[in-house]
Amino acid sequence: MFNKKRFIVTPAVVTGLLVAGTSAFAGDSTMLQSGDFVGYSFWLISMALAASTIFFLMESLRIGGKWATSLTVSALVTFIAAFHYFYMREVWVATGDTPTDFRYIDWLLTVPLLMIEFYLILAAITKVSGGIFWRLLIGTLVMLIPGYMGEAGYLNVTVGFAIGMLGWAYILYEIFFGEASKVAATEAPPAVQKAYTLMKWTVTVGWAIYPIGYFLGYLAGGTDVGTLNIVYNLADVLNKIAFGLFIWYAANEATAAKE
Ligand SMILES: *C/C=C(C)/C=C/C=C(C)/C=C/C1=C(C)CCCC1(C)C
Repeated sequence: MFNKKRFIVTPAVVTGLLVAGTSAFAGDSTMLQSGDFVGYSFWLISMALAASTIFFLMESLRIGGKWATSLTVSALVTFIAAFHYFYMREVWVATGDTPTDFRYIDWLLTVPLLMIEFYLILAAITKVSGGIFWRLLIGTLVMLIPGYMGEAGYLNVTVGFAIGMLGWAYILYEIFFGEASKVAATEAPPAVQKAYTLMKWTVTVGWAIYPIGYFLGYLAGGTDVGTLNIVYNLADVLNKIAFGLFIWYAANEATAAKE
């Protein structure tokens, strides 16, 4: 079947990703060297994120209905991250250092979008209050802004870390015990509950990797930047791609159950 939307959206996205990828590639004479495994991991994750974007967009058009928005947001997360990864790879290859600023800009854009997903998957099945979204957004900002200020030297590193941890704790409280968790437990069909549980644990275990990296890097006397970047890169596969796949699973099951 010819689908006009797909016909337009897909080439547009592919072109955007290609332009970003090649300009990041051509922008510097420094090339990825053979044996640079950290560089390889940046490259691999860039491609996985780019491919996931196309997948989530196509699936959003195929499944559609109330799930279209959640799947589109998953695509936005991987799309934004793919762009950042193209540039982060370049920073790594050129300087051998952690692209901290790019990471934080990426987080500032993608983490709120990941938080919206908790609201959206519940909104796809029942009526929920916007308060869920706002509380999660506030938690995100309290977590990221002091964290950045600590890393960038605008705030004492320990103070930045401590405030950031409070923001994360607030997010965890909301998704484990707050309104969102109650709606999920009482009104969500089994597939959505399963996805909710997986997403909740991703935010607990997968997200823990970033504050651990901060702690090791700034409070425990330093860490190997190469290892740290590989770990962050793998964490993003779980926190951005797998997170989107959990939602995709719920969308598929919930739609199949209705047919
Ligand atoms: C896709 C990117 C994600 C999911 C990034 C998540 C980042 C965090 C969970 C960062 C957390 C931090 C704290 C909990 C304490 C302060 C330092 C941070 C910002 C690294």
